[in-house]
Amino acid sequence: MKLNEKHGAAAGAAGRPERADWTIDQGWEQYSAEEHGVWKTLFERQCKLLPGRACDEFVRGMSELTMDAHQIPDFRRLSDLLMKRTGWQVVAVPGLVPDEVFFEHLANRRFPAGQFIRKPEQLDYLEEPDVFHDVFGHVPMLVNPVIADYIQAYGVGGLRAQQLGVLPQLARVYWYTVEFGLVQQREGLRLYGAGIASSFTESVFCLDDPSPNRIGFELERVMRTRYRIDDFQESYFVLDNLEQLLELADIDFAPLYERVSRQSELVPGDVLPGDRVITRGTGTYHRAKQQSQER
Ligand code: HBI
Ligand code: FE
Repeated sequence: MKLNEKHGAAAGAAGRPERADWTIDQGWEQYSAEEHGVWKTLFERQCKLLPGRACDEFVRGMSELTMDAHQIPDFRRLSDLLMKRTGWQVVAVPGLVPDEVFFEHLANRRFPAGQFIRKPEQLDYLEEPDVFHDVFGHVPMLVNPVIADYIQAYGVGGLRAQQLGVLPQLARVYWYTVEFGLVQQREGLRLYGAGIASSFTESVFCLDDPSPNRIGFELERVMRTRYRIDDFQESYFVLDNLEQLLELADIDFAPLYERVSRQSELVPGDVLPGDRVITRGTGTYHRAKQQSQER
């Protein structure tokens, strides 16, 4: 776990967290000038890129939070603001936490955000969610009541899916909505997923590149579709509007899991005859990548 040492260990020698819920103090006063500088670089880059790419709700959330370009936000202030809007808080964690810990937080309207920030040499890619991904990417959407309720429902659903042994299917819904979702708006296709909104390269790729498929969101279809964690997505799923997520929050997933488990899994690049295809991707990007790896 890439924990910034001066903030003290969250996990002891045996890898056990000090607190059962894995939270740590953000230790805001201890961020260095270099760390605030990484935030500033990332923040300014994304702010230039996102108008006209991020959905209206994301842009509105950003402006309501009045996040500072120059500094990593203080979670205490962020939580005060969010609490007034949608009853959410932001709590600090060292990085990825176990699934059930993650779900328990979400079910209680606490968003676990990575305390650390990536190094200057990792601006475009890192594996674990850091404060830029979690705060810049996720928190603006938590200002929106629909997303606020939907993410809480995912926490509740996650705990249940774990018991049913169908977590991979539910995780795909989260992945293709909260992390990598696109939405159709009046002016055109827009992004709302945090994994895209916090990525300089993918926020362009997902909308402008001819390579990926863009397919109308369909719940069962998405539950069957595996995803890539190490590269751009081969397919993005597009909502007609964000309110569609609320319908998802109300659905009884149990019969769905049952049906989905009897169908074959799909690989990320598959396009099916029944798909509502918005853009049929050329697949060029991932094909080229695969060929260079085979060489
Ligand atoms: N922990 N901090 C953190 N952030 C996540 O997004 C996260 C996690 N633990 C588990 C997890 N996500 C997922 O794999 C679940 O959504 C299935
Ligand atoms: Fe995330």
